[in-house]
Amino acid sequence: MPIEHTFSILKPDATKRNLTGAINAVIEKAGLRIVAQKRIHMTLDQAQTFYSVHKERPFFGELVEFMISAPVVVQVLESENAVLKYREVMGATNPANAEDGTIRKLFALSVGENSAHGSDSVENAKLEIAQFFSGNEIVG
Ligand code: 3AN
Repeated sequence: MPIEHTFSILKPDATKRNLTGAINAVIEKAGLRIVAQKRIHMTLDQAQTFYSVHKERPFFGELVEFMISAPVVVQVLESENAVLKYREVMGATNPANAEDGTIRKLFALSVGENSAHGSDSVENAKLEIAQFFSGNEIVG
């Protein structure tokens, strides 16, 4: 199986509740390696660019406001099949539908404040990683 990189964000609801270490423990236990990580406070422009695929959705404004409401932790995760694996580790978008043991089941507050983002394809992972990291910040 191919070694992949995926892009992760630990969202404001997680940083505000001091949960970044607890979420990283779930990530590492699942066999994903955190090969880059930094804590940032997203600008409005960064958040709007990052979520531009959702700009026509009714929740876009709320989503962007939430993402800039407190710091986030942006990460690059590495493993075989990292994109799919991390989607499984995060669980369903709505925590009410997430499987036991997933990040969103364990920690998310709601469909909006759902603790983690993970890329939905290898192609999007590359674009998302490039928005926040330069190559020499990723150390496997
Ligand atoms: P996922 O993050 O599981 O890939 P998407 O891509 O459908 O889910 O949605 C992106 C983000 O938009 C979600 N993580 C969530 O924070 C937010 N979101 C999605 N659906 C809603 C909704 N109905 N109300 C508020 N926020 C939403």
